[in-house]
Amino acid sequence: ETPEFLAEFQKRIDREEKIEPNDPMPSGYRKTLVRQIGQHAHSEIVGMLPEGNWITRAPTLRRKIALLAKVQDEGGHGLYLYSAAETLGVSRKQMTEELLSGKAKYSSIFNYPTPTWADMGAIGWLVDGAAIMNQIPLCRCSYGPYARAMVRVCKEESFHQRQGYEIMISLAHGSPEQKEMAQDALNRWWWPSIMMFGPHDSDSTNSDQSMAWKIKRFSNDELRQKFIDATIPQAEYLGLTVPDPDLKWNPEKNDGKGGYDFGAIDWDEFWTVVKGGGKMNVDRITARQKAWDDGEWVRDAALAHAKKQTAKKAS
Ligand code: FAQ
Repeated sequence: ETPEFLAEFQKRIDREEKIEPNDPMPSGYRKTLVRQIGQHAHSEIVGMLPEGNWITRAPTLRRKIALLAKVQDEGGHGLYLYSAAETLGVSRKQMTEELLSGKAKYSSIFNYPTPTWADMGAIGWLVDGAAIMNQIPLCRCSYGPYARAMVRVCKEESFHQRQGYEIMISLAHGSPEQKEMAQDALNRWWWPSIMMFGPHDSDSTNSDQSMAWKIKRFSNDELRQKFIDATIPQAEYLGLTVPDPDLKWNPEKNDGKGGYDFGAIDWDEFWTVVKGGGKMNVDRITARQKAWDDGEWVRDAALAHAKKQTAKKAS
C-alpha cells in the first residue's frame, strides 16, 4: 500500500464518499471493519440470551408479544451485520468460529445475569438506550453496507428502548415491591451500561484511526457523556436513584451547555468481563456453541438443497 494510495483513500473519506464492497481500501480499514462489525453482530446474537430467558415468564400476553418481537429483531440485526461483514470477504462460519474460540469479542454487557422481570425494563431502557447513542452516528459511517444496515437497526432499537422504559414506568410507579425491583435493576445495570461505550479515549487503542476513517464519528467518552446527560432526567421521571454518589450537574461542561460529572468507572470489572471472567461468559458461549452444533444438520441440508437446485438448473 503506497503512501499515494492511502492519501487518495483518505481524500475519498474526507469528501464524505461512501466506500462500497468492491472499492479499493487499505487492509487496515477492512480489518477494522471486520472486527467492529463482527463484534457488533456477535453482540446482537449473544444479546438475545439474557432476554430470551424471560420470554416464557413475561407477566402478561402483551408484554410477551413485545419482548418476543424485540428478541426477534435482535436476531435480525445480527443477520444484517453478518451480511455486512461478509461483503468484506469474511465468512459467517469464520466469524462464528472466532466468537466460539474467544478470539472475537462481543459486548461486555451481555455477561450479566437477568434474575428479575425488572431486568427486561432496565435492559431496554439503558442497554438499548446506550446502543442507540452509539449506533445513530454509525448510520453515517464511511462504509456503505454498515451505514445502511444501521438505519433500520436504529429504528428498531428505538422501539426496544421505549418497550423497556415503559416497563420501568409501570414498575417504578407501581407497588412498593415493584418500585424496589426497578431500583434494584437500575443498581445492577447502570455501571455496566456506562461501560458499554468502551475504555476512556486515552485507553482506546482503535479510536484515533477509526475516527480518521470516519467509521466512528464520536469518541467513546463523548458518547458516554451524551448518554448520561440524556438518561438522568429519565431516571428522575421514574423517581429512581442512579447508583453514583458523585453524579452532579456541572453547568460548565459541554462548552457551557452543561452536563453531568460522574464517578470513577471500575475498569478492573470491565476488563475482567471482556476477558471472559464475567458471571455469564461461560453460559453465553456454551449456549452459542450448542446452537451452532445443533444447527449443523440444517446448514448441511440447506447446502445440499442449494447444490441440487444448481445441478438441476445446469442440466
Ligand atoms: N465490550 O479501542 P476501543 C447491541 C474492546 S449494542 C467488549 O475503544 P473500538 C444492541 C474493543 O473491541 C452492543 N469489548 O475499540 C442490543 C477493543 O478490543 P479489540 C454492541 C469492548 O472498537 C441491545 C478494546 O476493547 N454494539 O448489541 C467493549 O474503537 C440490547 C479497546 O477498545 C457495538 O458493537 C465492550 N463494551 O470501540 C442487543 C457497536 N468496548 O477489538 C441486545 C459497534 C471496547 O481491539 C439487547 N461497535 N471493547 O480486541 C463500536 O462502536 C465500537 O466497537 C466500540 C468500541 C465503541 C464498542
